[in-house]
Amino acid sequence: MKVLHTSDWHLGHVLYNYDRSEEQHAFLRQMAEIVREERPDVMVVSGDVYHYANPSTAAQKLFTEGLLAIHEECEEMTIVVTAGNHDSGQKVEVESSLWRHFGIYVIGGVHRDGEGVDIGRHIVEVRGGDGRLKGYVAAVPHIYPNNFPALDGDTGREGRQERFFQKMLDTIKERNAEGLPVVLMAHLAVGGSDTTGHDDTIGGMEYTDIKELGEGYDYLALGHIHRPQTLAYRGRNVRYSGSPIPVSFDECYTHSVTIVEVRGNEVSEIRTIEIENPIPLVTVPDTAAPFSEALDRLTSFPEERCAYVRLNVSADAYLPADCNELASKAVEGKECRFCYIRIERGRSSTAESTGRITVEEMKEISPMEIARMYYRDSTGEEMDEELASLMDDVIKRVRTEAADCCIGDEETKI
Ligand SMILES: [Mn+2]
Repeated sequence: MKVLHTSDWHLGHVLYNYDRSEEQHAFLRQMAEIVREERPDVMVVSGDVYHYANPSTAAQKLFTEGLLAIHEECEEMTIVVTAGNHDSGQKVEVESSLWRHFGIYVIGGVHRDGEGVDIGRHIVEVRGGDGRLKGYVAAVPHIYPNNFPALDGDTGREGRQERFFQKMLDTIKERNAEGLPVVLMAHLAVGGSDTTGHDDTIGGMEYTDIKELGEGYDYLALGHIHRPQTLAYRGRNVRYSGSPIPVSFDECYTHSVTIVEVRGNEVSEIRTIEIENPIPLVTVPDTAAPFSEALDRLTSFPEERCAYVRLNVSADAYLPADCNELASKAVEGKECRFCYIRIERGRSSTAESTGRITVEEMKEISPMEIARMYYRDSTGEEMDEELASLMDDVIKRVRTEAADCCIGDEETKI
């Protein structure tokens, strides 16, 4: 079974007030080409289809038309899309019954039927053009560990996630007498993964132990962490395909989608196909420099070069009050788009020297990190894990509400 694994499309993402639909279009066009050439049996999109829980109509149109165009390149290919933490599960599912007519399964959340949790909804059979069964996909959207539904005999909340995954994989095992390939999809951060370039790396991410995702799959197609990576776990094949388009300037690595070949219960091949972004995210200069030097570099940035630019400034001295205007002026008449000034917080950063942080610095720090910093300042101690997890919960809630009411405003961090 040939699998095209991707995740974290973040359609509709607005970067510092710049609309990114050109890049998102370009990505979807590349996906259609990849599908035409590779002709996979199944394409799995492991969450974060949209960037905002309340996507704009333009973003929804992009998704509908893009997905349909991908489908048309290989009509017998099964497509499975799950919701990520950025998506509203209910919203992405709105047209799922329509999608089913095209062999496309969109799974936003857990449903109940008369007998309880409808596990069968999460199990997708992958069939070839001749109708022959080729394998299974077990599709789990993003669900907070404590929000997994109670299964028969469940009393406490503890361990519900693990029981849900295992129940689903056991159900497949009962059906899968031929030992066909099983792909498991999930949208979460597993322990031991490399979160470089991902916001909220400090305390803001909840990690799940891979063993909680159960036994009985041949390939684990993960979403959530944007850096592509294959994880070593007891001989299992576990992978994040990563985001195909960089969502932040810190995602400075090659972006791609993954092709996986599963034969029986063995993964015989994992390779990546690079996605080219017509408008790259560029940091000027590469290493932080004093403001005036960085500004000179920006002034000499090639006129015709299409890019988003952030200015990389070392914070050894105060920045001029009109630094943003100066930077905007420096790119006037150029093709590139100035986004913001990154301030490298060295030993002499304002936070260290005055106990305060500037607005620019604050933009660089996750809310969790700020909370930890203030806790440390006011108590002289580190925030304990219980408080950190409560704080994390609050931050997530605020984000969900913010995403619901102000679409396309400031960049929402992950
Ligand atoms: Mn994501």
